[in-house]
Amino acid sequence: MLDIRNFIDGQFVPGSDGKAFDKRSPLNDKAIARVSEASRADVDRAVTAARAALEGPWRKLPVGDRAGLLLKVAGEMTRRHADFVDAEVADTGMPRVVANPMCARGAANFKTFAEVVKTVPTEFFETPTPDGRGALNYAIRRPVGVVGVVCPWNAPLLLMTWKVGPALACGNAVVVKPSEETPQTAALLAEVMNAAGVPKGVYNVVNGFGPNSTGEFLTTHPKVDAITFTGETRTGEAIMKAAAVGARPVSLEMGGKNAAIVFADADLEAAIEGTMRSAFSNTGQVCLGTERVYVERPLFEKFVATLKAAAEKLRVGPPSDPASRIGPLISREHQRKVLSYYAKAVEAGATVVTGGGVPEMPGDLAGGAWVQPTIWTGLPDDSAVCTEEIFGPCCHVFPFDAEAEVIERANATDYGLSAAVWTRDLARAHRVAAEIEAGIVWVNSWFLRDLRTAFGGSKHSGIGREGGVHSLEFYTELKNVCVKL
Ligand code: NAD
Ligand code: 6OD
Repeated sequence: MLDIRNFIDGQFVPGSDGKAFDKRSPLNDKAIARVSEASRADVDRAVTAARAALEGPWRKLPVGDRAGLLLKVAGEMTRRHADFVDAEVADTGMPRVVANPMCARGAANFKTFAEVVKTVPTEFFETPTPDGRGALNYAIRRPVGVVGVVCPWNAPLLLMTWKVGPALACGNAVVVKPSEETPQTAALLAEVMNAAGVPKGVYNVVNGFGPNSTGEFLTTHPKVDAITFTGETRTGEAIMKAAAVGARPVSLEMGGKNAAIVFADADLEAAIEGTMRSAFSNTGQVCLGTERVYVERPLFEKFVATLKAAAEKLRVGPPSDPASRIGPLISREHQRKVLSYYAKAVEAGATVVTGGGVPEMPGDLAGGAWVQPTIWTGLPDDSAVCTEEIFGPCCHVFPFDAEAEVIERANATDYGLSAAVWTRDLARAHRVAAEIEAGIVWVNSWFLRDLRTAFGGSKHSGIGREGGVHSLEFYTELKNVCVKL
């Protein structure tokens, strides 16, 4: 059994009060690792180490050297890519075809922000003064300080490095709280940090749970200067309350109930391929995933039949089978949640186009968190299945008749993370994209990423934007210097 420890001030350490918990495999619910739980005192040590690093050599490192170190981190991550994939697969049960690009994004997150930080523009003004001598105003960026990074389990390495990369690029020190479900890649990244020569205390990891545990100890710690979080909206609300004490800035990337809108003139093959990925990849555990698909009526029957045929070809299986496309959900607890929506759909009178249950799995896989890829039709827009985030491999397909109608229906949600619009009519694509209440709209694609672009959610899906210079805005503070000439 793996022994996973906290990483504080450059060293792997057990929890100071001896507490530890089991990490279970989603494949069969058997314990695969014993994880040290960080106590309040451990979190305090991690924050203190981060602060000391900030006041030490890390602070003095010129930006080019800092960027160079991050490139070394990226290089070392690439060298150990197979280890990261193995760790991610073990924690999540995701197929290797999913884990491979996700882990490659880990290194890309460091590379991107090593570049972005060197090109960040600043302000400069020549200011007239009454005596005619004038003044120069310029702004410099300073790191915000110690950043608390609270992470989810669905894309652990990708989402953690999406925040750690820019935070370090900007000269901050971080204390990361991985999800209790996925501790392995944060520990591996600690090994990488040491191997790359990142000064001790710059990157710290504290393991544990949320409320009354490590997550709460970290987000309420008065010496944490800013908090960046990815996870459920309700958790984000709790973190925002914690951050209010001391008026600390937060960046929140939260849940979604994303829509795809497929017009009758869409390239059907592309729309099916994109909708398949967005509904089912990573077993539907993608914040940007599509759980509501609106299809223009003339295409509706054909779209549903084609989507059903494609979904029924998806191989559900363990990562040891290279043909697997759908792994288990993250845990038996999450399986219960997703299955409760499968039951609600039937109770509410849905037509189950495909799936709707638990697949039969051989041997000890029978104990895992498996569910079938599922498609429904026939429910009203306001049913729980169509309004609440399920976070499983499932979607509901609705017919629609008019552009204005579908925009209104797609927007009738508290969430606002992303949407996909499928049409060959570019004018319509621009019109609809402009009207959709979401932070990200893809046209004729899904999850096509350029890491320099603004990423984040509207409404209950988030606060703030990260990506490119937007990340730098969160992870730095602008200071204006006014020089009288
Ligand atoms: P979660 O909110 O349950 O947990 C996220 C993290 O917060 C975990 O590390 C957890 O231990 C910690 N936590 C929980 N309660 C806390 C508290 N009171 N104080 C401090 N920390 C606390 O989310 P999850 O189940 O791990 O992830 C799935 C959710 O994340 C989904 O809702 C999904 O949509 C969302 N998500 C959003 C994005 C995005 O970019 N918008 C990306 C990925 C996932
Ligand atoms: O691509 C990204 O930067 C990102 N934050 C993706 C989020 C995926 C959610 O599951």
